[in-house]
Amino acid sequence: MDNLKRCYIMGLPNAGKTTYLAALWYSLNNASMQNRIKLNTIGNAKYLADLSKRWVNADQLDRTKLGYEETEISIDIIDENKNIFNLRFPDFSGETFQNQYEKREISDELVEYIRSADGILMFINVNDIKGITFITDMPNDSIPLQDKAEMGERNYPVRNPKQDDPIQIQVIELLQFVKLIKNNKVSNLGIVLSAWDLTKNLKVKLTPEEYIKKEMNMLWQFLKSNNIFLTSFWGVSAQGGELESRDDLLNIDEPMKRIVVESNCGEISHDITLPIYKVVGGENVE
Ligand SMILES: Nc1nc2c(ncn2[C@@H]2O[C@H](COP(=O)(O)OP(=O)(O)OP(=O)(O)O)[C@@H](O)[C@H]2O)c(=O)[nH]1
Ligand SMILES: [Mg+2]
Repeated sequence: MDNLKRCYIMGLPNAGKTTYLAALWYSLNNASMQNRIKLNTIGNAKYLADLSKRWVNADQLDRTKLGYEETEISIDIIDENKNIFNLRFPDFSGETFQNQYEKREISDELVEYIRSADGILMFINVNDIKGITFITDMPNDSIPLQDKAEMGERNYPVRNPKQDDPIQIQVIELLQFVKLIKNNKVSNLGIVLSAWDLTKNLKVKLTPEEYIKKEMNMLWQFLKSNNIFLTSFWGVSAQGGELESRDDLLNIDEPMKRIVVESNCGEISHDITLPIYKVVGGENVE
């Protein structure tokens, strides 16, 4: 393993990116429990320390705003084999990605992040995945523009791509950017289903990949048919549960035990470093 690894974190607004970083920082600084990778030194510590303090208190984190993004986050970590490597990953606002989707434009800075990334984590909040509805079952005023046009109706509402387009379509488009920028080179991708705790009451237990297959079938097919992506699937609860149950979260003696990371083969742990370790080239992680 060379000693500079870059992990690029992507995800639409509300995808769970910042919460993940807050939990990661806490985990790396309090590695009393067994993590696959451990902290060596950390850059931009204040931003992460502030986030992590609020995470420990189970306070709502602020949305990351355009223009206030922290792009210089750098953590030196050491793995089980004593490889020390420097991880860089920016905390971008979800709006950055959504603007990229809507305008089909990307800044030189983001192109460089993608080109140089050893691994990419794409966050999707399970709470934001909307079920599939047939057009015939939809209320009239929610039928998208082009469908109404096809039905010959006038005065239809104007489509707002950020709000109206399904999340999986937006995610696929963002991955198409990656594919193009990477020039179809094989790339490590981790799909992180955040707020995974919200799935625990499902009647039928699904693995993270089965969940994507069922709820975001087009994205699943895209990943299966584009084998340039070496994809791993993760269910991650970085917050540990809903903030409405804050007291339950605070009652857990060690905050790291709130974290749940489920790999695709059903392995469950509190080790939030696993998805990063996997996508930047770590071995023996499913
Ligand atoms: N139930 C539950 N909710 C979570 C979890 N992680 C994050 N959330 C919620 O998801 C929402 C979005 O989390 P953020 O981490 O701010 O998402 P983000 O991707 O940084 O969003 P932007 O900054 O807007 O791009 C917040 O309301 C969190 O409380 C989790 O593990 N469980
Ligand atoms: Mg954020």
